[in-house]
Amino acid sequence: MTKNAKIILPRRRLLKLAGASAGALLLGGCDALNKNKDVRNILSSAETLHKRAQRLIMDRNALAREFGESDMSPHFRMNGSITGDTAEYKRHLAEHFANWKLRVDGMVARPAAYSLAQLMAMPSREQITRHDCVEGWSAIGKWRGPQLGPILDRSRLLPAARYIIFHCADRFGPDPYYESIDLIDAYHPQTILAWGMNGEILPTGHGAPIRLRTERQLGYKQAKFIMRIEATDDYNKFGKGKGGYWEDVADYAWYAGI
Ligand SMILES: Nc1nc2c(c(=O)[nH]1)N[C@H]1C(S)=C(S)[C@@H](COP(=O)(O)O)O[C@H]1N2
Ligand SMILES: [Mo]
Repeated sequence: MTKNAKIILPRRRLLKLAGASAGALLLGGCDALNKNKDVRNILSSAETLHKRAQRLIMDRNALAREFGESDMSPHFRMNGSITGDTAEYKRHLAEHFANWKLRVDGMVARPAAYSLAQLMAMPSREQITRHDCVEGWSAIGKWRGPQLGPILDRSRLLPAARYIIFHCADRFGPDPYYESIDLIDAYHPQTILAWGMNGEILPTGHGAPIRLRTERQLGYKQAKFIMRIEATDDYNKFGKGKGGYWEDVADYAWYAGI
């Protein structure tokens, strides 16, 4: 085959395709289009792509393994900050969070604020899962709290919202801890705002009054001491722009899937 032929061939096919489309338009039906080999090829490759995207999304929605009571670790280590350290947090801790409220705002139609009592009165999910920290330890614990999805629904996410930011009450030097997840994880059935752990009220060191459990990801995504949840179109507006405290300072992956 000459160099020219190679170039001409796709052009012929394109011309054929253009002719078929014009013909189909004249006939006023899709049948002629469907019978055209080039059109069929394009359609079937789009379908393959769609199937692959579908599979990716199905993987993201798969449940993390849940364990039984007997699998629970006798000791669940506390890691990172073991308390919030803002003046506001210290006051709430002293008041046992009686006057604390979780703010839900940002790209939502209806900003809201929930007391701990309100969060505890919502339908909750209990799950025994394994927490994996990048530092090389794991622990199996039982978590309880409302699913995040319905809480976001109550506030009606704006169509432009893509990510959920979790603002925490602890700082490393001047930098507040924060984390972010996308809407697939935000609406994952095992994504909860845990106020309970191992059958008790969430201990301070594990993130009181509430901490995120997003069970398909590593430990550093499980934000503790959450004060505020903010919907946004882009997480690069926060911190140093990489979506979380450890992502910013240590280049940890934003998506820490396990
Ligand atoms: N606010 C806040 N959340 C945080 C951290 C932290 O230092 N501050 N550490 C993260 C890391 S690296 C891990 S492994 C877990 C530890 O949770 P634990 O203390 O319940 O074991 O919390 C994550 N969430
Ligand atoms: Mo961790």
